[in-house]
Amino acid sequence: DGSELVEIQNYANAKYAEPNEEMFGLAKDRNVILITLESLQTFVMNNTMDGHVITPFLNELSQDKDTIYFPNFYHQTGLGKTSDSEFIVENSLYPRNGSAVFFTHSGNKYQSLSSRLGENGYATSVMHANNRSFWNRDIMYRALDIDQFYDVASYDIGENDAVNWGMKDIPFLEQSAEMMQHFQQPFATRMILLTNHHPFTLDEEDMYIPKYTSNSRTLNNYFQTVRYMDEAVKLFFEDLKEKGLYDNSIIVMYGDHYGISENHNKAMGMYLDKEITPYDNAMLQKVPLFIHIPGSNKGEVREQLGGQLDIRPTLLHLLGIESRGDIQFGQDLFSEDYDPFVIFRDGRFVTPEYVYAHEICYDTETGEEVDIANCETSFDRVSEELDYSERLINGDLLRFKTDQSNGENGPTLQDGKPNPE
Ligand code: GP9
Ligand code: MN
Repeated sequence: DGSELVEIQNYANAKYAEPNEEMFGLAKDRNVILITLESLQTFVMNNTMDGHVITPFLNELSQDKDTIYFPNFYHQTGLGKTSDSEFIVENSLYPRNGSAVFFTHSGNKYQSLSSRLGENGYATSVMHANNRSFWNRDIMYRALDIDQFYDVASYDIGENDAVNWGMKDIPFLEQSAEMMQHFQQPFATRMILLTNHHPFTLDEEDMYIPKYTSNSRTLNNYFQTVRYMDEAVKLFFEDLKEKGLYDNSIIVMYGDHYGISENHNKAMGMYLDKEITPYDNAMLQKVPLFIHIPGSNKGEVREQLGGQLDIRPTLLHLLGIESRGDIQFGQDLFSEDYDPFVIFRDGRFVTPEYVYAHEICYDTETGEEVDIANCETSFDRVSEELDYSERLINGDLLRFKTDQSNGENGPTLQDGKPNPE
């Protein structure tokens, strides 16, 4: 019944962070272009491999006067990988532990980012050059209220246009920009890249830098496909400008999950020139987040912690859309009340002081082991939040929530019971 929802709603209400006045509505009425940068981890940013810059365009973008760049931002995905990141961005909920929510709970009721945007006049879509039923996307996208899915059938894949898992990012983004010109505005589209995907294979002609040399073929290839993706994004920005789609858009880009797993610790240790500890493995879950608002002059490198669950409230508030009363576990990254505390799906967590990983508590700054008591004080909070998210999904509890939960009096339940605040 709905009573379980009340408790979770109260938790979400208590966690709600007021928007920052200066940022609220900054991108109002703009088109939204949300790009999933496949497998991109933060360790390649502003870094080199054997003297070669790995992400020249993204480095430049991270310093741009219109980009807010988050170097201490974490993915929160589980086994569902890309699809989990989609789930998180849409719902600001944790994906499921040990299974992919896109498969297990595609029949649920959700209050997704896309549905919120749809209510506010946006034409919503996803663009991804894979088969629509892959990862159960076609079914889940219906539950997420996404108007259009431009899947592989919408693209013209020429002879040299595919590698590895499918269509290369450069032609994908090029053709996507063309389609975008015909979208009803304002639109909100999520684009999912593919080339920088395990096992990171590439055609000779797309290798802008050489391979790394270590015992891990995966890591050796990774730098090259990251470099290729960087090029693809650069060309896409040029394209948006040429097509007149740039000035009136907000472009948000994030890494969906790690590309290099712990199985490659040895090679990673060689690259980073240190022995990889559970602390380092936790730090390696950082993925870049870029919030690019052309003409805004709000650019900064923002060191604060953050996680993927924060994207939904942050973006809604930038667009001038309230999210009070929504059941979300992330917070607006720009809020004065933002509470820096990132929980991974597997129970690891990061605070400005401590990192908890593999049952060890570390000092966040130094990576030194510290007394476990420092982390223990957060255990209840972590399990409570993960548990609420899990119960919400498993019980399909959002079906008890009414739509007008934004009101001043807080949310009400469908059966008419006012929600005690
Ligand atoms: C598949 C693509 C990759 O369509 O999104 O999925 P992943 O293996 O990264 O979860
Ligand atoms: Mn992925």
